[in-house]
Amino acid sequence: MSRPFYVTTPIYYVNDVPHLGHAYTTIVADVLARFHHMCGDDARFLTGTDEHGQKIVEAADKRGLTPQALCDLVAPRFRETWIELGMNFDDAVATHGFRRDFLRTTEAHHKRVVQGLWQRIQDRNPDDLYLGSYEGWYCVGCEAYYTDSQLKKTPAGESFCPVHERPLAWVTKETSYFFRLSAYGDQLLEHIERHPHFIQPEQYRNEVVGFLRGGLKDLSVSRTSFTWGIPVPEDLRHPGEAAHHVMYVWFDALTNYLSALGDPFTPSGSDGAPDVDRYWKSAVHVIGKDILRFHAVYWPAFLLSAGLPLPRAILCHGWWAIGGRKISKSIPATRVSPTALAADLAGTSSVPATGVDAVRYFLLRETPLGNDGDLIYEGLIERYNADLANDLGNLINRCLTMLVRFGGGGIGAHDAALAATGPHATLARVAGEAARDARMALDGFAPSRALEAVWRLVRETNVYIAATEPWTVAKDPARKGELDHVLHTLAAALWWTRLLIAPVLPAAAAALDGWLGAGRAERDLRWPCEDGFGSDLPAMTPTAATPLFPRIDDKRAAVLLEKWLPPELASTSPVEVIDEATTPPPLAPLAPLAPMIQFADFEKLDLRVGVVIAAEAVPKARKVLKLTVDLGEERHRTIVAGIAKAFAPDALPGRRVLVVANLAPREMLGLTSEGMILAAGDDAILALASVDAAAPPGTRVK
Ligand code: ME8
Repeated sequence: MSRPFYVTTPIYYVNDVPHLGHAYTTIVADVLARFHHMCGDDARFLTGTDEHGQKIVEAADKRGLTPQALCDLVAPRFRETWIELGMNFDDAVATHGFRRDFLRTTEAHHKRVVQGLWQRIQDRNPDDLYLGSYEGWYCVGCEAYYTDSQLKKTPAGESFCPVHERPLAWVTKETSYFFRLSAYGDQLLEHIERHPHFIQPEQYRNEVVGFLRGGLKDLSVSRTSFTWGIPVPEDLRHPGEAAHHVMYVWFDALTNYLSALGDPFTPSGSDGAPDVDRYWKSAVHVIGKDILRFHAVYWPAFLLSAGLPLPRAILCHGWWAIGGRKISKSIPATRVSPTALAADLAGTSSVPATGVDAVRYFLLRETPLGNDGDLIYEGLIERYNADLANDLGNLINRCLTMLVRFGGGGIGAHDAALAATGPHATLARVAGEAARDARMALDGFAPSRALEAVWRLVRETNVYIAATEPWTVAKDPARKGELDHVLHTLAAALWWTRLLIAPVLPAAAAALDGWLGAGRAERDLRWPCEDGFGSDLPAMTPTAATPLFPRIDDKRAAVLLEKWLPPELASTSPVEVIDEATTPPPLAPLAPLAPMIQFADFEKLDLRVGVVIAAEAVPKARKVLKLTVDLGEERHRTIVAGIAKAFAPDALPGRRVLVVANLAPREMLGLTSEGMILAAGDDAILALASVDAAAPPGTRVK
């Protein structure tokens, strides 16, 4: 019986449509599932959408929709995006050979399992779920509570979310159920100690260990101030109380990994939940580093409390940024659409789906899993041209052309004596190493290393062609045996390339299968055995290839770059990070003092506290931002401020600023600026002036 391999992605919030960051995680998980299926494992893939909680309520409100209507609108966008990126759901078993599920947390089955988990914890460890009250900082973006040691402070003393770089909301005292997280620190440390691969890569393991050693606080796991969530089951200790509570969205969301397999809490008949029994312990949760704590601390603690086994591994990756800014739903200019990028890369390819392959390849090849990546479009084009158009595309084209021209539609024949000599032996050795190294790398969750290994075979095959010169051998009838062996070796190299690229480049692999005439469906593919090079070929009848990865020439590159680079990201100037704002400014000569003024001059200034409501980039003006500032009675004052080089627009809403409120309006860049905000800095802006307490907007500053 094959080994189970259950891989999951986070379930994504439906507050907005998917971007390249979501695509990255989903592609990593998909590649692992395809690879394990090829290794003969019983793979299973899960993704889905996270649909409850305050974040969704707020996003729905903004659009004038009910939360359910928003979920129904956006969840299919995620599903369709994954389908466009090559992942089938309904007919996954028939096409890919393994099951792929898409789960929505508003499904009745999921809700039942979440309530079952809560009930199980309450039954097994009644003290683990207790009633208390919560007040403190909350980030709706993360749907997470923040303690003083976890949050960031602006220079003005405001509490900021370190992930979203926005002001945190203060939750006023609210009755809440708490989960006794504090009781699980030692058990979790022990588990991590005994299972060194539980959290990967190692840097994230160390981060979690440090967090656990710092001691855990109990976690508020229910809310009473809104209703868009899964109701807390009846609590006999406090009759009637549970009816006011919905569960904390992370308790609900994390349980998706179990509920997708079945219902372990209310077994139907005598079968129990067979898929939970079969797959659960093999679970690998692929996540981004923003949600490590939820997966590596909260989730295992819930499972321990419920007496359930822990997943096999948590595979954490870094963040993709563009122009130095994290790709994020909340920063419009960074929300790169993976499907639009794929369509642009497909260009004139004879197999349009190879645009998707190019995106998959770039994301996995460019940055080792675990590290942060920066999407530099010039680098994307360079890598596309070098690795895909040149190395792979040319190889496929050249080999097939030679197989057709010199092999007459056949693939020659293996010559054992020749195979042990010179370039023939070298290629067989490199091929074996590529299959072995790529397998080990993918087994160890290192796709970039796996692709490096595969490309060693691709490049060595190009070297082999140059060394053996099939076109010269073909001219001499006396060398027919040698020609046959060379052609057979080329067919073998193409066949192995087809197999080894299949998890990452499924469209190119399928096209290559078609040209080779191998007729192998994806579901029937197996990872090659490292010493089988040349002896494991299926029957093949090669035909010529059509362009797979057409080269992006300078002209097309210019068009693509123009299209891809939004004006506000075209500048390479660094963007503000809160940390940097708190570091002391570089020592520079200070500007001389301006001439003395009288108090009456000063009195002419009407300075007010304002709160930034919105901030946006101004097209074609890289230095300024358009701010909408709340000045108390006047809620929407427009101010054009030259601070774009120092502050990203999304870092500003919610910030208190000082406004020169009686400055005559001025026309700037086609906009009317109705005042000025005070900022520190001579040439370069270093900080915004503010007040050190929450004075209401409109308060006079003297
Ligand atoms: O956190 N780079 O959902 P979410 C790389 N619903 N990956 C990125 C990324 C970036 N710039 N931006 C997003 C949630 N991601 C919860 C999860 S799971 C039980 C609940 C990826 O829509 C990455 O995987 O905010 C990150 O962890 C996830 O999207 C966050 O997606």
